[in-house]
Amino acid sequence: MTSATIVLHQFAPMYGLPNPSPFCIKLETYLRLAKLEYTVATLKGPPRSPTGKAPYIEIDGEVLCDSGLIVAELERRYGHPVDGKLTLSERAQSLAFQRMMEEHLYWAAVYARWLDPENAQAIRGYIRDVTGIPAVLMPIVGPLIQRRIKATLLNQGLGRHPPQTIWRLAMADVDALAHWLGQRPWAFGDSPTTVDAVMFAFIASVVRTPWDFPLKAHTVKHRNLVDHTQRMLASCFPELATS
Ligand SMILES: N[C@@H](CCC(=O)N[C@@H](CS)C(=O)NCC(=O)O)C(=O)O
Repeated sequence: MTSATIVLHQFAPMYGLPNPSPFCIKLETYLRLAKLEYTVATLKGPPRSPTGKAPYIEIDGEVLCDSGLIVAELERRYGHPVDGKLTLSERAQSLAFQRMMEEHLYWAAVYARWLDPENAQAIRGYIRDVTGIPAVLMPIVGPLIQRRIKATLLNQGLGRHPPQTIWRLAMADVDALAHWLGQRPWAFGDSPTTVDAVMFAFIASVVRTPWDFPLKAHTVKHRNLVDHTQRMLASCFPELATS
């Protein structure tokens, strides 16, 4: 229970997922795991946070950005209801896998959602749905958005590789997650922690994207990861756990 009101600013739900943004899924999942009360303010346009990114929260009149920094601040205020049981070594593993997903796998997911020329038509529909750009403006604004994202991927580095290399690099991340999780229901013990929230966010974002691409085909073969996603949906987002 929180004494302060948390307002979570994030995009509208999409594709039977809590959010099109894995970082928003991560934070909302954390809030539910921690049983912290919050209300959602749905973004109508680009995030107007100090970092220009979502999610962000308002708490006690303060605006906080970045899912990881927000979780750290919530832990400082409300203790460690989610990760408190972890040993220092487990915390280290948790952080390393979170970084792998958020700083590496994420960019392949961005490529799949926004740029992959093999799925140009589906991606145009996605951009329209997620941004709310009127259909008449799409031929102009859509390519501008894609140009900006392409430049970001080039600067990050992954975008300098051909598609098959992007997929291969991301598949290695997914394989590492699958082998690490093995047959355990959750990453650590019998209840989910923050790294499970992040794994759910990224694996669900890949496997529930409603068009096909090599990374998705590879990920769905890892039954344990797909089951993990279902388990988290059922326990944290029962309203979405239909299939
Ligand atoms: N490190 C940040 C990353 C957040 C992030 O990249 N959010 C994306 C959506 S997945 C965003 O808001 N992008 C808007 C933009 O770049 O204009 C976090 O953990 O919150």
